[in-house]
Amino acid sequence: MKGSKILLVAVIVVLLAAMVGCAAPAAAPASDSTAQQPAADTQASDTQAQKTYKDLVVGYAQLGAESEWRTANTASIKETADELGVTLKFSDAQQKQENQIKAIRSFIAQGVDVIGVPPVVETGWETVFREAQDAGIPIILVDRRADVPEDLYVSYLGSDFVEEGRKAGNEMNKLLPDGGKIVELVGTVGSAPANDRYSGFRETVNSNIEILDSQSGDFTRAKGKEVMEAFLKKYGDEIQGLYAHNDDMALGAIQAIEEYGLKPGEDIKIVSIDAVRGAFQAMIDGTLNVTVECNPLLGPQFYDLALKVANGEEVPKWLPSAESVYYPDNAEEVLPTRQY
Ligand code: GYE
Repeated sequence: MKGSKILLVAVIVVLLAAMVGCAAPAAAPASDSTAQQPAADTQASDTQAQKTYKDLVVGYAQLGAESEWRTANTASIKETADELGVTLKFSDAQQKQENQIKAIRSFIAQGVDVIGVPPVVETGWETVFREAQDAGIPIILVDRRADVPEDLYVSYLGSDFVEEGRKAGNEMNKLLPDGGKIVELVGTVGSAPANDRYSGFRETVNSNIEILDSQSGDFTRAKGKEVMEAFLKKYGDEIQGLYAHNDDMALGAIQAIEEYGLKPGEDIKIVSIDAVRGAFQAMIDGTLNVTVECNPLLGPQFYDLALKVANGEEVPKWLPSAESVYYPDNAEEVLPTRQY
């Protein structure tokens, strides 16, 4: 009895050894030197397990094309994929969460390696992110955060929107040193940048600056103009300042202010966020006072993260982008250097 057990174990050990022996050399280079074989085998199977950019398939559920910022962001995601040889599946949700969810489900069905998503609003992502997790597909939040448990995404790559709001508040204080009345153009309702730029601004803006009204312009130029027209109709030249959550809305508002017969940048001081080329032009024209930078060129960092994630490497939970503030005095010099 004892003897046959020992024999059985011995047979299993031999079989296992044979199986390991068969699997390993598949990719190993032929070599006469048996002494070097194990090292070469390990190296070969390591490289086999590691994906490169050329093997990487990424789904990107873009949220829309609402602003100059977004156009630059899309270009960065697409152009970087081309440069690196990454296979990119890209979709545009036209600012609708249901379309982003559909896109994520389709990427899951296609079995991509990693999914990137800038959530149009913060809430409502748990179910679909869980579906991705169940399918073993990691989610990277790009540009905007989602309000979900931390285990449902591997990393968030994007800006500190609260800090951008704080910077905007400080700039408004400098522009209205004796206080004054201002209006606010808020971004897309329920989006992380709108929520955070709203609260960050209130952390730093002086108490002698009264916010007369605060309405959403959905981050678009057309809506920014429309809402500013309504503000002007209601408050007229009581308005001394405008805080816009992005440059596009500020540019729309500038048009509305000019049509109303006031001077944007002088009668109404304007602070906005993004630092797109259009904002630099407006600063050169004297119609915009300050723009706080928000960097859309996230392509290179995104694919670097995606590859690491696909290879099972540890990545930071938040990768913040470095950003600054720009003024009219050197806008002419800086404009040609801007990539977006
Ligand atoms: O500021 C705005 C865009 O999510 C940071 O979205 C982004 C914002 C950006 O529409 O212009």
